[in-house]
Amino acid sequence: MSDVPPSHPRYASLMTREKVVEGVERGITGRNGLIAQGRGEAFDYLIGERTTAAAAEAERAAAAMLLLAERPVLSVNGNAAALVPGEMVSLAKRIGAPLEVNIFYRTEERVRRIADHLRSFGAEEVFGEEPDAAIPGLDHARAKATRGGIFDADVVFVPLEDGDRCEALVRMGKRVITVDLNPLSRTARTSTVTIVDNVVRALPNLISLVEEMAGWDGADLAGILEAYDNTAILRRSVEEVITHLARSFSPLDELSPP
Ligand code: PTJ
Repeated sequence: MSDVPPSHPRYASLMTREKVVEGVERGITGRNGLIAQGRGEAFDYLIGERTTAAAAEAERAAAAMLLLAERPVLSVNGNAAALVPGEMVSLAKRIGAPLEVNIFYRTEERVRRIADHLRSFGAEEVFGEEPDAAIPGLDHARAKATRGGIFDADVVFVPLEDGDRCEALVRMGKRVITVDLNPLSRTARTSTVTIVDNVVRALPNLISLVEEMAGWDGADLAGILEAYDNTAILRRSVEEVITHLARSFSPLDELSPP
């Protein structure tokens, strides 16, 4: 890790970036993960680097969906493994779900490293190293999935997913929860629940919500899902960007020369 002082105004963002760089150096994150992180940072800047009200509502729906699921699975790629490994393991334990390493730029070596990384954080059940099924409609490497894991899941939590695979999972009849800072991406528009938030904020929020809602009546959880409208959430997420930009405009105006 580089020696950025905690007093630096962009400390949190720079530390997140460092974790992705470290993930690449350790062979956990793909090089393309750096580009994805840069894109995410840009969108995060536009929403004001905070959990918006729309994201908080999506996180609540995601917690309800995970708690109601019969066979939930948490999918982990190279970026999630670098940024939130402990939180993914903690969430999996709280809802009694397995994890599955499911990467876009697949190499068997990276799958193994991510699985070992998750086990070092206490993960008990990690699928993905021995795939035995294929997601229909995807090419060979990207279709790989595991029976008892993603292939048989009713709800898949899959942060930072590729649009094609997200569509393929939905076509299989699964409910898909994603975390994606770009509210316009195909993944964001295809998922059942889209959390437009940084994964480093979304995971701690989800863990708290699952803890809070664990004892709730099933009917109350189902009520949250019935009232949830993902298209409206995406629309509100875009509006939050516009509002944030409009608010940020005046100081820039003052800086411009007379
Ligand atoms: O480890 P692999 O091989 O599975 O590869 C993972 C990446 C993320 C590289 C791969 O799936 C990919 O290329 O993804 P995309 O198509 O670049 O999409 C990533 C999406 O995640 C973009 O819409 C980004 O805005 C968003 N994103 C990036 N960083 C974050 C994020 N969303 C939430 N939190 C972040 N930290």
